[in-house]
Amino acid sequence: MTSEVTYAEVKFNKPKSSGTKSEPPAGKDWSCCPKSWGPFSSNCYFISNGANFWNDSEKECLRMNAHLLVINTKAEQDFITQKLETHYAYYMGLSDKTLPMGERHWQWVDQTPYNESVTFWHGGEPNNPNEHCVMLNAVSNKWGWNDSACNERHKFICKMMKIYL
Ligand SMILES: [Ca+2]
Repeated sequence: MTSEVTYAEVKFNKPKSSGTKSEPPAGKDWSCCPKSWGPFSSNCYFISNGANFWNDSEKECLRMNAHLLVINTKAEQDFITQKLETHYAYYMGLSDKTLPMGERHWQWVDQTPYNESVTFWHGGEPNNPNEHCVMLNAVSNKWGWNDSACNERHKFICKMMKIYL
């Protein structure tokens, strides 16, 4: 008599991961991104069609269970910028409060600590303490960060963790 292999018998044996934010959850082998989002590493990325103020851009990302783009590595920055169009600017998830001493306090929307050694400001930026919201834009075809006004309308990028099945 032959026995049928059922789904219950299919096993995946992978070492358990440490479960840090950048690694898939232990025991999860399948991941995906929503339609019209693109995958990179453990995350999914969405580039808006429309333009919006910085605050409303973050709200739109939140509505999709995401945040405005937080950049953690150079590889991530390079992945996302090759998908962008150089004649647009894109809001990302970094903004600041200017402290009384004039020092600027940069904050990522997902509470990731701001690390000066992983920043990609254009030369000469940030240049204006009255510009509190950060955009990705291309200067001479080179992508970088620029502090800019929060109440302009720009395209924006959302990021979420991949969905694990
Ligand atoms: Ca600026």
